[in-house]
Amino acid sequence: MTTTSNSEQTQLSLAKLFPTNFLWGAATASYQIEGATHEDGRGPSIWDTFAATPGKVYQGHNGDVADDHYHRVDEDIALMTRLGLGAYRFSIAWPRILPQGRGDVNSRGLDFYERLVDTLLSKGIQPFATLYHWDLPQALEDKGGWRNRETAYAFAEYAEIVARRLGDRVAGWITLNEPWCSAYLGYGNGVHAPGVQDRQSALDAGHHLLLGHGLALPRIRAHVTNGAQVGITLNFTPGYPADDRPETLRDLAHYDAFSDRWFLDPIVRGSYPEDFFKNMALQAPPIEDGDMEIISAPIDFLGVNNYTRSVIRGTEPAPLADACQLVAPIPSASYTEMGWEVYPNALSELLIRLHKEYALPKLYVTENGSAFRDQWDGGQHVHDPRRLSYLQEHLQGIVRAIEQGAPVQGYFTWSLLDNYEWAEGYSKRFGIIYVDYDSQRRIIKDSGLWYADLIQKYKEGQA
Ligand code: JJW
Repeated sequence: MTTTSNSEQTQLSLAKLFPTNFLWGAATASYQIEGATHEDGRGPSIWDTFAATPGKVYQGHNGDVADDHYHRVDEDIALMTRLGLGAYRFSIAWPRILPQGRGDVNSRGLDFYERLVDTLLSKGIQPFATLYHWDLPQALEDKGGWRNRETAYAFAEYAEIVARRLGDRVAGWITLNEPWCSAYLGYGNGVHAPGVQDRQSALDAGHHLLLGHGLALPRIRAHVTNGAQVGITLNFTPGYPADDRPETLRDLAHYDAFSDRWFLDPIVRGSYPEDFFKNMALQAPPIEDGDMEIISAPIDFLGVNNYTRSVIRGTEPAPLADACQLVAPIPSASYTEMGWEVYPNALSELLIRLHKEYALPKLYVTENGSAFRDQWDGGQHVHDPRRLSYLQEHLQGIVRAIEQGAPVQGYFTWSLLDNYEWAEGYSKRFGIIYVDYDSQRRIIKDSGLWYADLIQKYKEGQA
């Protein structure tokens, strides 16, 4: 007689709730995992510069070694195979392809990603490639970076160069990852590279990021010969009201435009949210004739990144849209190591909203995950019950959204591996695989084993 535990039963019923052809994935990004920053002709990026600037990153950590993935690609793909992943989302480092940002192409950079893609395909794993995940060539930043309209054209050139090499093989193309972060954290509050603190620059940079996305779309599609889908990934931190006072609802609407609609509305609706610039007390960015049409060209899918929510309490007088009062901590709520509340319903309701209010044809959850203080005792296991619960609850949230009609086609957990969490350095572990940075040993965490089991049960149900 076989016995089935309660949690296994739950897992089996969960697996059955996902639709046919649902894509099970994990995500990473170049600067966060690769290391080898000085190898094979890679040029410097803004993150090399930023990390080398005292006081910018936790304990001065940088990506010089990271997970040494550049030299351990085969081992890392073997781990993906052990997990049973159907898709892997990675990013391509622009400074490996064009060390000066524009001009001379470094073929060794393209060779690296070509080998990655071919190995994934040989193992039956669909490659999802992000073209820009924050590692801008420093040479372009020296000319103003995303504040300079020219960077949008440089991005489109770069995108075409990559698509010319890989357009017959990559399954999903993502132009930009979280342009909100690139614009606001990079140029507004300076928490991320290049560390500029100028809110107007953030708005201008945001417009050039959007333009770069729009210019790149047709130039990628021109080289896609395998029916691949092309989209963009945005980050969302849905706002919830702390009470029902009118000023709360007003501030919540301003927060929503800043946090969740700044990039979404131009792409899907061809316009910035109403009064957004006014509610930021800024000038409009330099929008030229035809820009909004380029930016709002149809996408095949929207990539959705979500980790948490914000709770907003209205104040008088009305605050700037990026200075609304956030309520935290919420008594009885639970928080991750990032200080982010665990609130799975935010993902569920977000996906439903994107379906109902924005009529998007296809959604992928391209990032979702949690950082906790994992402990490894040198043995074969890493127990991470809170990450396991987070994963399970968010997958249940996705099921609720699908039941409401949201066209969610896949899920990429952030992250495959513990890695360099930007300004937090290596102090925040998001992986479903633990990385011991001294030895570069990888140990699949309990959450990773659970995910592998779920994928296995899903596949058995499909067979
Ligand atoms: C906001 C800092 C407040 C990454 C933020 C800092 C203070 C306005 C995870 N996503 O490593 C958001 N991540 O590379 C992409 N998502 O504010 C991938 N969002 O400013 C993951 C960090 C983040 C943030 C980090």
